[in-house]
This record gives sequence, structure tokens and C-alpha cells, in this order.
Amino acid sequence: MVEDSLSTTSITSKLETRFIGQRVIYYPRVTSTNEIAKQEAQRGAVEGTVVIADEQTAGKGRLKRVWLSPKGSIALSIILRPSVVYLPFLIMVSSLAVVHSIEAVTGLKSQLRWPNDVLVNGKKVAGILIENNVRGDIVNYAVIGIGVNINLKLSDFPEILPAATSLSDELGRNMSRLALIRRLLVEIEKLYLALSTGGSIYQEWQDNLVTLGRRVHIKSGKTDYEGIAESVAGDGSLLLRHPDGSLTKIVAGDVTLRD
Ligand code: BT5
Repeated sequence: MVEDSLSTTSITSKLETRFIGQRVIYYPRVTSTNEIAKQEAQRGAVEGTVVIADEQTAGKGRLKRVWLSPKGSIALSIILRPSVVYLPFLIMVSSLAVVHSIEAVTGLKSQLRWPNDVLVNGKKVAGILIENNVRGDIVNYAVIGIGVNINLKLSDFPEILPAATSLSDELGRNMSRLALIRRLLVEIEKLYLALSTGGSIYQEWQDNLVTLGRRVHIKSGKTDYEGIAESVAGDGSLLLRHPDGSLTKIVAGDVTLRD
């Protein structure tokens, strides 16, 4: 049996970061850690504050979609106050940090599906929702919300079953959520700090995207596109090559692989 209860102290104790996770607000159950984090950020919470919950009752995906986060998963949100130029890189920082920490703690390899999904064996194991509060060039705050399916039997969640998985389903055993959380905070800080020293995060992100080079269907707002996902631009948008040779830059959307 894996000891798996969380507490502020167990997360922060001797955590090897400078600021991310040095302050943790932990809830056994909460509406949405992103919502709480935004309120805390508005009230002036220090950069690196983490809001974390065992369970969310109103977990959010993008575009008002629902994110299921029952017991056994983790939901956490990190408050950052980056310069505006770094905002497009936050999805790269957070998704690569998830890939690194899953591999470090479980040995499992994961891949990224543009723009924000982390997959293991082709199924979604984690999702990321970044919410920014920006006025002009001034970033009031950015909240990085990450949900990871850890110790869940996906067969209990038929609504997401065909396209989702959990780390325990992939490993065939339960694992320590605490170990993953602590590693994730360390990895995010490392990649985030590397941004300011010109680290090559864009290249690594691009290399991990399973979407590239594939025939895809993309739904972006009310528009549907078909084509080859050719590359990603430095600002994180996807460049889609149409059958007639033209190219569209897509900033946000949902990708389905066609081949
Ligand atoms: C996401 O949205 O993938 C972003 C999820 C972010 C969740 C975190 S948890 C901490 C923080 N607090 C919050 O309230 N949210 C963040 P999107 O790409 O829109 O994907 C949503 C879709 O994924 C849903 O419509 C379902 O189809 C599917 N889904 C829902 N719950 C899932 C789960 N636990 N595992 C895998 N897929 C899921």
C-alpha cells in the first residue's frame, strides 16, 4: 500500500526550490484550484504560491469544459508573475515539466498533444489550463493549473474512458502522489528559471509533440480545419499545411489525429 496522504508540510518540507511550492495552500476538497489561485493572486500572493487539492468539485478544462478530478488524482495551480514576453512559454514549461516528472518518478514515457495534453500510450493522463491576467504589457498574474490522473481506475469513469488513462492503470500499481507533486514543482521551477537565461525550451517542446508531421483535424472556435500539422511557431501556435499548399497559424483549438 502506497502512503498517499498530502499535507502542506509533506509537500514543502525540504523542497529543493527557491520559490515554487515554498508556500502551499492545501485543500482536501475544493471547487477549482485555479479559481482559488486567481483569488489568492489578486490578493497579492507571493510568486510561486501553490494551491493544491485532493479533489475538485468544479474542475475546469479549457472553454468551460469540465475536468474530472476525483480522489487519487492531483489538481494543483501555481501563481507566477512573469514578464509578458514569457507568457507564451508557460505551456511549454508546464507540459515539459509534467513529462520530465512522470518519467523521473515512474519511468513512463509521455508525449504531448498540441496544445495542452499530456499522453501516455496515446491516452490523456494530464491536462493543463493556464489563465493570465494581463493589462497592456503588465502581467498581474499567471496561474498554471495542472491536473494529473494518478491513482485512478479509469474503468470507474466511463465518460472519459476511451481517451484517458491514469499512471496507476499504466503501471499496474498505485504510486506516490507526493513524489510526483514534489518533482513537478522542482521541474517547473527549473524550466521557468531557464527561460530568463535563454534556455532552449521551444526545441524540446517541439520534439515532444506527437501532433507534428501528422494528418489532423483541428476545431478552433467555430472553424474546422484539415491538413498536416507542420510545425509550431515560437509563440506556441500551430502551423497547419492545407491540401492546397496554404498555411494557417492556429492559436487555440482541439486536435484529432487522422492517421
Ligand atoms: C484541459 O482542458 O485538459 C485542462 C485541464 C486542467 C485541469 C487543472 S486541475 C487544476 C486546475 N484547476 C482547474 O479547475 N483546472 C486545472 P481541455 O483540453 O479542455 O480538456 C478537457 C477535456 O478532457 C474534457 O472535455 C474531457 O473530455 C477530458 N477530461 C476531463 N477530465 C479528464 C481527466 N481527468 N482525464 C483525462 N481527460 C479528461
